[in-house]
Amino acid sequence: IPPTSGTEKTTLEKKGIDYQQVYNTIADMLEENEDYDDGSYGPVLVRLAWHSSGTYSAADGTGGSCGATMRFEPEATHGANNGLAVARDFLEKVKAKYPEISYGDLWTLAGICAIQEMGGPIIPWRPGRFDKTQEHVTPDGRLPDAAKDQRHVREIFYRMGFNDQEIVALLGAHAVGRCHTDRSGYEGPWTFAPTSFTNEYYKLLLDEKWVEKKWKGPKQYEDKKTHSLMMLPAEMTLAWDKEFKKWAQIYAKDQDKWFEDFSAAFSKLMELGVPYAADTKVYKFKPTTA
Ligand code: ZEM
Repeated sequence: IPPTSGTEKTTLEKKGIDYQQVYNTIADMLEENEDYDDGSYGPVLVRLAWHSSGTYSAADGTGGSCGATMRFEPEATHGANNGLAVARDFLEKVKAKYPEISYGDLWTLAGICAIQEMGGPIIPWRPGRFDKTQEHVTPDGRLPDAAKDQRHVREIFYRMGFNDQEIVALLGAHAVGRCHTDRSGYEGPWTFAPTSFTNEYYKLLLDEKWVEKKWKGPKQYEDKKTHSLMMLPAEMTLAWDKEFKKWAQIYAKDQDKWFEDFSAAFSKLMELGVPYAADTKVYKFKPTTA
């Protein structure tokens, strides 16, 4: 399948549909069901965008958001992807409205839309992903295991081509959303405002005292003060590993700096393995809340 040439318009653009329209459609749906989690589908859409991209391997160019192979049974049932059917089904309503958009473009655009609508930074986005077949599903185990340590975290993110600074910047996305016992086995949110995209995650990580939660579930940490927030073993390393901690401290102090670095790292994540022509148009979507 040939990559979309930069000068050639995508099918959607040819039909006169601007991607901002797709963005607005998703934005309008985010809070359509007040009974869902904390009232927004935003966080689970961010997780879908991340998991569809985070399968990338720089060594052989396999995986990544181009192809949207999580539509297929082997990848949909990889343990790390438990619960993401919620996000994929949600976006089927958007796909029905704009059938010409590829799933990879739709899922990544939705992740960026969710972040921006929850108050996060503007994240540049480019169309051009195309649907691939089941043969392009990558093996299980490419996404991080929350039970592991910094060696594992580095191994996983270095494989995608990220450095320590980018790893720490990306993890701040846990400002939004929560863990669900029926999806990952873990329980609870990371912050007190899990639908607001702020640098609160780093502040809590560094300022609160974290203790092991006493329960029958997998090992996780809770804040000693309120017992209502959580941290995964893998991300406690941001407070324990010297190089990681350096960046966590910078982002805890300076939200603008974090927004800038997060935007760059997330945009890079969304584009891993996507065969763009150099002159592909860059979109910067206008938040509907502005
Ligand atoms: Zn997460 N993440 N993640 N993550 N993640 C969960 C939920 C969410 C890890 C992880 O094990 C888990 C990144 C990195 C890492 C989001 C975004 C991003 C959950 C809970 C787990 C267990 C799933 C559930 O039960 O529903 C680990 C170990 C990571 C790296 C070391 C990166 C990078 C992200 C984006 C940039 C988001 C938004 C959620 C919340 C989903 C929701 O439904 O609320």
